[in-house]
Amino acid sequence: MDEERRLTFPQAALTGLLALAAALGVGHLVAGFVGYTASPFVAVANFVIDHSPHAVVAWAERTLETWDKPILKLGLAVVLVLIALLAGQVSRRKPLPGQVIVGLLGVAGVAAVYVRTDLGQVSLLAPVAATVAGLVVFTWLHRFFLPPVFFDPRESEGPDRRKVLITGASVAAGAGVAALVGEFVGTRKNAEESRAAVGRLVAARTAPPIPPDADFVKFGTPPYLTPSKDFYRIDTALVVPQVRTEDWSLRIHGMVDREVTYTYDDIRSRPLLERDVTLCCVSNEVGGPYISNARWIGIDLRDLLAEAGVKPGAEQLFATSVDGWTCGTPVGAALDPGRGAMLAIGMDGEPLPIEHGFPARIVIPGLYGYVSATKWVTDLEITTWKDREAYWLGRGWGREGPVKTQSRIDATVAAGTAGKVVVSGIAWAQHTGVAKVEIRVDQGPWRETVLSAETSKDTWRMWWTEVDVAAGQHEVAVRATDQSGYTQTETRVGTVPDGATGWHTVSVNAR
Ligand SMILES: Nc1nc2c(c(=O)[nH]1)N[C@H]1C(S)=C(S)[C@@H](COP(=O)(O)O)O[C@H]1N2
Ligand SMILES: [Mo]
Repeated sequence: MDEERRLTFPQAALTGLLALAAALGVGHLVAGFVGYTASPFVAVANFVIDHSPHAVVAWAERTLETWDKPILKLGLAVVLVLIALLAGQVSRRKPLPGQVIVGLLGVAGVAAVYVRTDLGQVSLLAPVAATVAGLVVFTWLHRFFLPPVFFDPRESEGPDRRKVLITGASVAAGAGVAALVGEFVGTRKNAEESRAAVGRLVAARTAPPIPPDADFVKFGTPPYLTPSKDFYRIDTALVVPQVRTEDWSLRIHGMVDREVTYTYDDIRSRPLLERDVTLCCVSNEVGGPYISNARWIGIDLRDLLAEAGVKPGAEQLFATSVDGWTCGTPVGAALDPGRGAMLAIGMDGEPLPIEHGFPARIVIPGLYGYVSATKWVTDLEITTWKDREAYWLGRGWGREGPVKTQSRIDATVAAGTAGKVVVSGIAWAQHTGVAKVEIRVDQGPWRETVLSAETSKDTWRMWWTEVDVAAGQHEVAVRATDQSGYTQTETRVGTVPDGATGWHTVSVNAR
């Protein structure tokens, strides 16, 4: 064998890159038919998110905002390109080392699809097809650049430039077309049409009208009801699950007298009720943005649980989303008539926005979202704590997640007169109720602020006050006291494992 025969650097690079393109293109194509999230690229990206700490997911959502997922995809693409280049370079003499790398990538894709609970066995076809395509293209290109000598001695120098260009462009174009077809077929089953077909939702039991002093927007607080486009969003979904009402169902099983399954129409045709509930995230730092308030429309979750009949000894309501995310709630909180746990299908008169859980989600007042608010919910299992472990539990977060009483400063506005500063913000203690909010300037005495009207114990309250201070820089701190008599502790703790504490403090400049 001629020791000098080896691929040039660009030939090796092209072999690796085109094999990668073919694998991803074919994988995406097949995924279009067997389940969009089975696309090896999407599945591996999802796997990365699923194995990132909650704080990282929340941090990424906060700092990168809606760019977090595109940036993750870009990062993954860069890593894959580097691996493809490596596969080419280690195979400059013989194809085997590169074939092994392509095969290992394929195994990673198969594994990432295999662990998804929302995909059936057939979805494994996507990563398997991708692996086969990658191996075939890699092997074939290697041979193309380095034909075995006994084939045709005149060609043992390798193919000419024109042939290389045509071959490379054809493989790249084929991969691109395959990916596009997969994208088109896979995302065509869009939920937006289904959502539009639902129309406005009207409650039989409406929430009380909002009193005029439910917020102090004029002093800089958020509006009492958060417009759904501004409602904070936290989830692990790389691709927002697209579930059409006709494909949705909710199964209740486990420690029940009889297993029950509901369709969307079963839920929608019941008398609907409305409830104002403020939702917040355990990953909210002191002063953070992950809190919003909506008028939810749906039904009492306990009615459905009563129809199934919860058996004695049940501890946990274990909810699963269509994308496989899971959540555990104490069964008592879901059954408590005074708690008002809901299966919600709408927000502010409209069907749920798709990113907030269309067609249906859980909302339970007084508990952080990660232990209560399953979006795209499709399965409720009544079980014990020992038998099922929810998504964030295995990642260091607390089992029970009661919302901690908190307050936030939203605005400090120097008023017309020298020294006068208007300070305003929000406070929350869902299911307990806010009793008072006080602020303190520098180390001065605490003074009570004006509170907005209370619409329910499950919603946030707004507050405002005016302080008179000397010109210059001051520190303003806020603390809330809830209706159980508890006043927020000054002790600062971080969000892990069960929510941050401490007083929100900001600097003010008075004229
Ligand atoms: N399916 C699913 N539901 C989910 C989550 C998720 O990652 N996946 N995140 C939960 C968390 S941590 C919070 S705080 C709330 C946020 O709900 P929102 O995005 O509608 O504000 O949803 C909860 N429901
Ligand atoms: Mo959360």
